[in-house]
Amino acid sequence: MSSEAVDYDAQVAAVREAFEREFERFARFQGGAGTEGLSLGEAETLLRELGELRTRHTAKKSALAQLMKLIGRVPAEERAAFGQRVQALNNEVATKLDEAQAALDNRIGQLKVERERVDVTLPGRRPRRGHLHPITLLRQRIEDIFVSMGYAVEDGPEVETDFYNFTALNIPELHPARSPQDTFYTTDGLSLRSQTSTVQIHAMQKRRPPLRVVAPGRVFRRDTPDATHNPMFFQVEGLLVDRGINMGHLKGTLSEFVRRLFGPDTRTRFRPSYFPFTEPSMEADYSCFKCGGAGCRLCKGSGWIELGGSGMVHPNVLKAVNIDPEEFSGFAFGLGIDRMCGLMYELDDIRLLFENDLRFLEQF
Ligand code: 2U9
Repeated sequence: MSSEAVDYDAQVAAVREAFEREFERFARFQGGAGTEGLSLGEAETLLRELGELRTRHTAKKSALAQLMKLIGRVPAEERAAFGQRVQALNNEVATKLDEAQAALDNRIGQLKVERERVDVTLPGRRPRRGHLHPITLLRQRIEDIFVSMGYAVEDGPEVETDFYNFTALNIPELHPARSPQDTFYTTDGLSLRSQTSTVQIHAMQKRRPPLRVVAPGRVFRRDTPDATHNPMFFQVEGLLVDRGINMGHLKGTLSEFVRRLFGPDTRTRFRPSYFPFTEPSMEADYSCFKCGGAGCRLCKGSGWIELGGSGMVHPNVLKAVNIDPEEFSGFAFGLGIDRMCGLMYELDDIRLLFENDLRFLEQF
């Protein structure tokens, strides 16, 4: 045996030894055993480390690959024997790595199946049922009453032009009557509607009288929020235009509305008032639904609760939409849903309605 052949053997032995040393911690996984106690995380880490070990010991620049390249340069008489030994080592390394990898893959597969197993015999979870917001509940009750009296429910845009929000409602530019309706303005001359009367103006332009419309919706005012104010709130406005309509029709309609909402014994009273869009104008009160009019904390001892404002549609409003006030007359009214909701549910603070706190909302 030449001294060079001894070197070749030693080189093969050194490469084997280096591999064995590093592979030792994976040796127990050969043959599929030894993975029983491993958690999913441990098995995945070991698999990753085994992959790194495979790269270090079998990739192009590994010691084993160098040995393979060396075969062609070994003297012819020793080449066959050396080649066999290197090939045997190559096979041995590949088999060991494959077996350990298969065992870890197997364990990972088992654990994943276990983790994702569904017990189809378990009872299902009951889905949480949602419910309507208290303002929506009250709005629907109000709508139902007016629909039963022949009114159509109309919807319209929340962003409006100056004409629909003010001018058509007999509130001219720079007139002080704009200040209680002050709202939020965009830079290009639009504003958030401060009452849903805008919807009724659209309705009168679309359809000619006779006409009965209620417009529920969100409106905006430049108000500082407190327990009884919010810069955004909901209201319902109603409008009826026909031939020969007078205050009697208005009083009858509002009286019937509160009787249907609060019960047949509910009484009404009317007080003169002023609004730019109605003339004459009045405010309506109804007898307290809690004490029946005797006086309690809810009605502040008076026995009456404010419903809202109303009146005969101002001739200028009819003219703004080309309806002849000599031929047609109409009445209109407006009421705040949030305020009514706050009273009916005895809320200390109407801001609770918009905080989206489920502990509050789930009580309705
Ligand atoms: C048209 C013409 C006139 C609707 C009216 C009121 C009086 C009123 C307030 C009640 C509480 C608003 O939500 S609130 O703050 N509304 O006092 N609203 S008369 O008058 C109209 C509507 C449409 C075409």
